[in-house]
Amino acid sequence: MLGVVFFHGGGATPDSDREVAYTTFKDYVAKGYTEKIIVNKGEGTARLTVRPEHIRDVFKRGADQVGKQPTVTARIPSADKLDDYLSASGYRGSVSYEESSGTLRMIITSLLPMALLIGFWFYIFRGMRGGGGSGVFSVGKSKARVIEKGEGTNVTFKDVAGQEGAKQEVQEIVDFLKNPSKYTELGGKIPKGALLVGPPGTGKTLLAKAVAGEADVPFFSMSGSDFVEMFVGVGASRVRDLFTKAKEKAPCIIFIDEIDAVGRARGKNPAMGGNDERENTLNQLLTEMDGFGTNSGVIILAATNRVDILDKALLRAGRFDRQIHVDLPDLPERVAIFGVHLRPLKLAPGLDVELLARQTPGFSGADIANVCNEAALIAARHNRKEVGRQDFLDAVDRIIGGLEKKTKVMTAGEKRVIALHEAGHATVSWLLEHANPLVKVTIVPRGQALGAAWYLPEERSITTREQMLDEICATLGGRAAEELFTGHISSGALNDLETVTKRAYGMVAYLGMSAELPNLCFYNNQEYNFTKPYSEHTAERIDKAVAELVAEQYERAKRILSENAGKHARLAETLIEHEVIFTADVEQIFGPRPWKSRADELLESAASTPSAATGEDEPGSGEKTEPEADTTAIEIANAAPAGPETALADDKSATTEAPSAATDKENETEA
Ligand code: NHX
Ligand code: ZN
Repeated sequence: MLGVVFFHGGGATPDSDREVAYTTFKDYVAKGYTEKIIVNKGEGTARLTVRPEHIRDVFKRGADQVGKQPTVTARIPSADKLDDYLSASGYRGSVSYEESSGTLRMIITSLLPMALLIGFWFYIFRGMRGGGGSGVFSVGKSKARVIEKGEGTNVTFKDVAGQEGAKQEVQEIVDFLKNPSKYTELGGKIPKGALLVGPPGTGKTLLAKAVAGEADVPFFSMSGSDFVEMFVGVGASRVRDLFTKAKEKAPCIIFIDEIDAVGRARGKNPAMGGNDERENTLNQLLTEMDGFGTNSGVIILAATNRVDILDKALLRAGRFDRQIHVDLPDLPERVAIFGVHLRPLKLAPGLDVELLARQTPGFSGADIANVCNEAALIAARHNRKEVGRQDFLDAVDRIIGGLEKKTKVMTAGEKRVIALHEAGHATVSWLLEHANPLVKVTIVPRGQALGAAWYLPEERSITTREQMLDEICATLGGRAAEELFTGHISSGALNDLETVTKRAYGMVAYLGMSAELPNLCFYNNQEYNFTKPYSEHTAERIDKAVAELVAEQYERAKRILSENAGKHARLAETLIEHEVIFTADVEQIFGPRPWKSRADELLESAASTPSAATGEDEPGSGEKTEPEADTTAIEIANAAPAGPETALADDKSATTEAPSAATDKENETEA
């Protein structure tokens, strides 16, 4: 019942199993003598089954003497090396994995935990009886949620906003499911699996469902983490069960969310000596994928946000051999996504959807859904009958920064430090050519932060050293201002310093941007990198270069601030007075920034090539849509004077609610 099974060598008799050198083994693979390989990682061996028509080539005897399925075994350097060889050689047969043959020690060591488990099992069983429902006997069954064909929940491509590129690629899979013969008649093999790769919240599940909906086939969905249970063997048996069920319903889609939970590279965790249970599950998955025929009508879609940590065996030909990238939406796609999520809301007339999309660079579809819902809640809290522009802008701020804590009481002294710190960021970033454009500065506490300078992150494709240095300098502007103008430094710079240190380390150790270690990249994408890919000596040089880089930028920030101390002070005062200030306020004090932002430049080139600015919804036309994305930057950076986004023009801009308690308290203290 507990799926602990030790496979043994398959009952091969000496006559029908021959040991050969690894080179010979590879030679047999290359000559196409086999379509089945079984790897035993514990023993470090691999066994191939010789095809009947090649038995004489290998054994010099006929099947009557060595059996119908004789095998050849070789000691392999490593499973990874073999995998690499198999991929390189274009081998398309099956590869499965088996456990080491059970030595006495292994059986004894596995019996003890088993006895414990059985005890635990009954304990849970007793606890679950009252709960009705599935009970403990379903542990080994797949927990797959099944959406049957034509079951009403049908999602189609219409429900997937944006993602034109991914939709097009996935359309092919729909076609495989609908008209398999179109492909098989020409001798083509229908792919078994595809990976949907992209950050969380980008709608990978929705896309997979839409494939099932469009093809009108059942949809089996399960999360990788469902496979990873504490019970030994449960994961593997769930995989088996899932595939058995799916094969009965073919044609169908199996969707495995978070496949990285099972699919992480095997045996790369030196601390654990590998996670055997997870590896068993993964091996079972690989075996199942190889086990069903190429044109069986079952297509497996799996979602992940990290392909680089997946076991390479998963990506081999005949498994998840195609990748469909699902990216964060760009501006026009965000407009479309807002369109979907605004549908159920009661909106104030004339709401500018594009403005909302502009305010949400880097947001995923799920984030946008969240914004829309949050905006509705905010509007309801104010007893409004419709959801308006300001509700959405407040919702965006809240999702980025957390809840405003207007009741947090601050002394005049604390408030001054916070204002000086934030004004420091604003001043330095305003005066640096490559720093991100400032949107607003606030000293209203929100979430973990007591104050914040908000920027519009430029959706850059590449970042230069100068841009990174300017960002670091602006981030150090807060602490630099504290030191210069209060004479003390505070714990408030924690997050700033964290960001700065990470970035500086990245510049030195990954991007080869220091004079100390130029053009060297020590990036290590392995999940468990307990050993750094460099010597102690290099480690010291990295530390030194990082510290120097940060020190240099800190001095630079202090220089900028002391050269502009008067303006900085005025900015801090405005901030204390209004609590929130916008780009236009900063501009009144410092004058306009003399540099063209990337936004400006894109806008100009868009103006000279009108076609580029229309941003037609062409799939995968990232560049084309960007000029539009950046008109935004400008409008926000220049904070449209007509709008309410100027503290000097209109106090209540961002805070439409009644004056905050903090403000009142503060006024009292000052009075
Ligand atoms: C705190 N947070 O947790 C307060 C609430 C400089 C005006 N003590 O850089 O908010 O001070 O530009 C333990 C110890 C966070 C936990 C110290 C968690 C410090 C944000 C930093 C504004 N804006 N910093 C900023 C800020 C803070 C922090 C901590 C902690 C501040 C600064 C946090
Ligand atoms: Zn700061």
